[in-house]
Amino acid sequence: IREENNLREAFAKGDLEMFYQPRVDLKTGKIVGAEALMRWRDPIRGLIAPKDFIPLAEEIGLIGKMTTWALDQVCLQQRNWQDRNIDIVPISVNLVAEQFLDGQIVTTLEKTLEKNSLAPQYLEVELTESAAMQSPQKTVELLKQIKALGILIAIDDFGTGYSSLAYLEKFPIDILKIDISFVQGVTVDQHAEVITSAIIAMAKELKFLIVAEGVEIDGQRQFLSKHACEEGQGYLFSKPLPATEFADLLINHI
Ligand code: G
Ligand code: G
Ligand code: MN
Ligand code: NA
Repeated sequence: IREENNLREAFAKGDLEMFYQPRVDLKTGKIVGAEALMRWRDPIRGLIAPKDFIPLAEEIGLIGKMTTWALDQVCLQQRNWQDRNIDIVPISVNLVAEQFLDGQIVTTLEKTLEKNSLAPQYLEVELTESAAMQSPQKTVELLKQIKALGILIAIDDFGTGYSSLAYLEKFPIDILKIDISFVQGVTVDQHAEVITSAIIAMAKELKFLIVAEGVEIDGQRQFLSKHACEEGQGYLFSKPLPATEFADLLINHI
């Protein structure tokens, strides 16, 4: 109960903050996108990671409001950078299953883009494979509406859920993010290599853009690049950064 109140208070006070982790083209090293990741900046405890408060937010039913806030925050930030003539890249926001069940998400996305006068191609949404499979038929319908707004859709943590491949083909998705657990097995575990290259090959056939998550060492980058994975995200390139530091990267590295 105490931590619940702390989180509600932090949200109300503005102690949540979005960090940005770049996504890069594995061949050129250019920044081609980013993922927005939430942090709780507590005055005493310091930075708190999502794994230590997102589950609680889900439990107490605050996650919907927090994600709506995150979407607004990201669009506002993009608008601010664009106004300063910074070359912006698409930024993805993690959605949760709950939003796909209450049906508000399409209106929320539309309103947020409009309010911040942001073109839809600068916003992407990520949905984990398991969230998408909680109510697959409904998810297909909502994803179609999101796509119609011009927003790109990514399936996150791919390979860890249990989506039937039949649904993968029905979901109108643009990007497949290979889960970190496979990526980190590359160069050490032959099974992980076989699975990773098979996921890439399948995603290619289905015309998805493929992003490898958790790229930490150059050997992983080389393997992924050799198997025609286009993009990567991970500590090899950058950890998630506060907005000002991410903007510096955009200004200096593109
Ligand atoms: O940022 P980290 O590096 O610790 O993120 C851990 C996990 O927390 C991510 O994989 C993601 O699923 C979740 N997460 C981070 N930020 C957000 C957010 O803004 N909304 C939601 N729903 N989940 C998030
Ligand atoms: O939404 P998702 O669960 O995919 O969020 C990505 C998570 O992976 C975040 O918690 C982020 O901090 C973490 N992450 C990003 N890059 C790396 C990396 O290179 N190594 C590890 N171990 N974690 C990473
Ligand atoms: Mn994600
Ligand atoms: Na992921």
